[in-house]
Amino acid sequence: MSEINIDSQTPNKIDLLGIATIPQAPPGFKSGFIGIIGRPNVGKSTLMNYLVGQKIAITSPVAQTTRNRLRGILTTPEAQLIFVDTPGIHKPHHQLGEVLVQNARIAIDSVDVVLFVVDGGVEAGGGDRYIVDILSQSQTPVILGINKIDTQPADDAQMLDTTYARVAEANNWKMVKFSALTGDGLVDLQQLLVEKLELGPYYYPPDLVTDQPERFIMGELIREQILLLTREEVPHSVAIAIEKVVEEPTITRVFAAINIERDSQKGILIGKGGSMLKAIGSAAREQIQKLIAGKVHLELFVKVQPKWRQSRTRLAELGYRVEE
Ligand SMILES: Nc1nc2c(ncn2[C@@H]2O[C@H](COP(=O)(O)OP(=O)(O)OP(=O)(O)O)[C@@H](O)[C@H]2O)c(=O)[nH]1
Ligand SMILES: [Mg+2]
Repeated sequence: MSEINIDSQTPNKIDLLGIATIPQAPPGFKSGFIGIIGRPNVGKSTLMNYLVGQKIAITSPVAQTTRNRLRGILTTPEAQLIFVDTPGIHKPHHQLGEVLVQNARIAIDSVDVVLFVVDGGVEAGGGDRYIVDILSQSQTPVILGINKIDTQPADDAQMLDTTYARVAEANNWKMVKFSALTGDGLVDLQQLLVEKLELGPYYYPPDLVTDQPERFIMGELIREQILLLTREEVPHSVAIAIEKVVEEPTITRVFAAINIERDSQKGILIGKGGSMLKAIGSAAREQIQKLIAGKVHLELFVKVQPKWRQSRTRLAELGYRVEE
């Protein structure tokens, strides 16, 4: 956090030490915002983590892992690319789904370039067409990115690509292939993105990789372990609130509430003799230790908050951006 301290003894003196200074960009420097858009589970967050070189967005094999827009920043000597990872777009079935799609539309309109990510391991389908429709209602330039090329069987690769090439041609979009898991093709992707950007300043200090506060990422790392360990049973009705972070000289104590919708989910989360909650806690603690590069004590509480997904107020309270 940057802040300006006015010294009360000498009211005109401003202490600049607390301000994170952003340097002047060199001549020819490019910058801009790139929205990563696509169906759930196509690898958007995995891609952003790879590109910025650090795990800032959680990923999982469960669809709808990402809930809030999250920025990842990649600064090179020639450009600053600000990636905006978004929740997967799908036809909404409940209030949270509608909020997610609405937020994705806002993300599309507020970026300089859209990177439309698809799963190259399967052919283009209805889910992709739903997004093509949304994208074609916007003025933002689009690049079609075929991810997961490591999963394409050699015999089918061309057939699969053709289904996407048709979409790209019909809309006059450039197409690029890569794997967010192996890193294959990502140099080309990065180059193509830089070409699309216009001359611009540093929007963020060059060493920053995300715009999110540490507390938010801590909550996400806990949610990731719930997604991975409880699988289909609880994940989508869970919201994490970091209630307190106490920094002591040798250890950081984190107190977090796991909010769920129904009493019946409590048992699954806590597990036999507390075994599930313990497993979630110790795996999340390891991840948080990596994030803050220090020792962590993590305490988890389970709270029942009925119907939070239906309530916009509750959504906002739990940290979801609810945009009109
Ligand atoms: N084999 C392979 N798996 C990938 C690749 N990219 C992502 N994955 C896997 O696909 C799953 C989904 O990845 P995420 O990054 O969470 O997908 P997402 O698009 O952000 O999903 P939502 O946030 O739910 O919309 C995870 O299990 C990833 O490990 C890839 O290039 N190859
Ligand atoms: Mg994601």
